[in-house]
Amino acid sequence: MTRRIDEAIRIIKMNDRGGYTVPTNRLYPYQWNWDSGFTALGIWHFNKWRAWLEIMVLLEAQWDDGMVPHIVFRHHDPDYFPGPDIWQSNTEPSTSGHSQPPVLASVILRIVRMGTAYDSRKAREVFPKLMAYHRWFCNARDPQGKGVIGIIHPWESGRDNCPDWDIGMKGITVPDNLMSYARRDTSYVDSDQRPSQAQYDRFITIVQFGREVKWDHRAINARGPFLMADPGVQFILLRACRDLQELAHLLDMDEPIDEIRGWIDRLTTGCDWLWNDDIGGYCARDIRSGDFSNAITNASMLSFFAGVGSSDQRASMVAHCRRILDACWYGMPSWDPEDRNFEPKRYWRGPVWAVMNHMIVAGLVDAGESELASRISSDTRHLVEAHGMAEYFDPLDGTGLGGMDFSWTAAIYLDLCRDEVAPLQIDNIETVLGNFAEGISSHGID
Ligand code: 9WN
Repeated sequence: MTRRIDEAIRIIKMNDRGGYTVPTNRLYPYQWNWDSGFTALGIWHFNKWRAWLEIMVLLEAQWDDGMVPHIVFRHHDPDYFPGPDIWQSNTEPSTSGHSQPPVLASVILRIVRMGTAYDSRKAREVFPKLMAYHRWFCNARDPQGKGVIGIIHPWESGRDNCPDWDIGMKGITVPDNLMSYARRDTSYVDSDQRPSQAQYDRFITIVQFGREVKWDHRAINARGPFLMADPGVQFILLRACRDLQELAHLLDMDEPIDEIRGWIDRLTTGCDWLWNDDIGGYCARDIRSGDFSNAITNASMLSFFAGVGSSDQRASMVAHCRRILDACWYGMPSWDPEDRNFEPKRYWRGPVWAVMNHMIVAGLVDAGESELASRISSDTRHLVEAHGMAEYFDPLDGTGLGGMDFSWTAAIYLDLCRDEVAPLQIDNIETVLGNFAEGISSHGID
């Protein structure tokens, strides 16, 4: 199959808005948290300086309490709803009011391991911000210290309309005074590939509540319309804490180790609460009612990435992984294809996402499941080479869906092809500098 390395680089450059990269043109015109993390990894393979800029510009929007928001708005763009006027974060720059899966520490550890003294220096520079981010997650999203992280909006999981959230969403009453709004996403993508209108009304109900309490995390945790535990965020944060610990070792920074170890212990214990005996796997769970979601998702499969589970639990997850891969052409679908709620083309209710595959593969490799890892890794490569850099893919026929020319899909592809990318590309720093947006040019090249 033809390589698409030049195309992947071209797409990322096309989505560069001067210091940060949008996920794709028009549909997502701002900087998104975990998109930027993965995109930085892809950029790193052809322009190390620009990769670090992506990370630093994202961290520039970190809130005083340590939260790294899920969207950063550096301008107003009518193409996206809900924009800064709806979130009312009252921060500079304006942002959304919650976070997203914290992948940054894991991305940075990868970069430092592959890189040079320059990368270690940059990692040292951002390390305190990573600590503050993790501290915020472990406190604000687990105020009782049980080791179970609660997400306050399905958007915080990054897996917006996954059936996992149907449990928490069905308890939400859409208020009579819900702001009137017009969706923009369905202007660019078929509505059968996007969340339903009923889901959107609930998404906006949560945003409205958040801004009414001025994004006070305690109030949202106590009284917000939605509070669920997500295996995705739980496992990604646990892995990110382990990676942060490793990073501290590599950078000769001993002081934070005890604090990080405390987070790791607590989160590891918390993972047990997500084990669903009826399914024999890790599932999402409503924090207030204790109700479980009843199917395996691509987020469940991140248990290997977090390195959790007894040997029986791991064996059961491996069996699910094999069964699910056998049930579709391309893995790893975002919802169990043998479950009645599976929808192969609707966003997080079935399609395959390259970034999730990337983390699942890393976990399976760590767990010694190399055959399963290489099946998923070669499916990812095949999907991109056959169908382009789509936002997500149909696991049954491979069709590219959602937004096209997508930055993180291109980035993951570059990481998969890294041995072939390195010799090809050395970017002209002057060109990148020339693209700088005003106000973020303070990050010099050093
Ligand atoms: C809401 C940008 C983001 C991803 C999410 C994905 C989608 C946004 C939306 O796009 O979410 O955050 O409007 O649909 O679900 O994972 O970060 O690519």
